[in-house]
Amino acid sequence: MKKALIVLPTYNERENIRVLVPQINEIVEKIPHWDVQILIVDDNSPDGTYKEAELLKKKYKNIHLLKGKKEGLGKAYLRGFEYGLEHIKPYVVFEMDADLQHNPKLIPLFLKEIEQGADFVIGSRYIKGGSIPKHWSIDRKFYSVVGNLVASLGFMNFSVHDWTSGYRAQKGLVYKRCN
Ligand SMILES: Nc1nc2c(ncn2[C@@H]2O[C@H](COP(=O)(O)OP(=O)(O)O)[C@@H](O)[C@H]2O)c(=O)[nH]1
Ligand SMILES: [Mg+2]
Repeated sequence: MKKALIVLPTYNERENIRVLVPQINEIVEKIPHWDVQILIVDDNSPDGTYKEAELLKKKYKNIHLLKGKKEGLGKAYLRGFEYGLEHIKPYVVFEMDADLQHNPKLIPLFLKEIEQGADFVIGSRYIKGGSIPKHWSIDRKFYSVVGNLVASLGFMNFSVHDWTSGYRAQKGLVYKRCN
């Protein structure tokens, strides 16, 4: 059975992980050919997110918790990836927000793409069927659209439609090759 790891960085997401983790587990139970593990990377959130994470760890067998000091989202992901690849050894690693912005129902679709040969899958807001939240302010929409345009021009690659999406999955090997 292949293993997937969902890295969930958290900063003040106590209430959200209480909802999100059971949602993820309900969905992944329906794909028993994948062993899906969840790594919560919490940077000592003042709301005590780690206490909720510890409760979840007792309730479910697939929860891991990594604590650290706050150095921003990028560093939290790097720490999570390094720890996960060394100790959990997944075939696929997911990046996913813990704030309920990313729909866990899409996890099986990401994994299906990987099964069909993809190395890297992006949950895109800018393809048919994709969308950005209606409540986003005009400047957030602007930065998202312009940021994508700059990245496409910078890399001269127009096949990737959403460079700034935080919802993605990649093979662990791809991550290792890039580091
Ligand atoms: N561990 C950790 N998580 C963070 C940090 N900053 C943001 N996050 C988490 O990273 C995810 C994405 O952050 P968010 O504020 O939703 O980013 P946005 O959706 O791009 O506005 C959320 O789950 C946050 O709780 C940080 O410094 N450390
Ligand atoms: Mg978010």
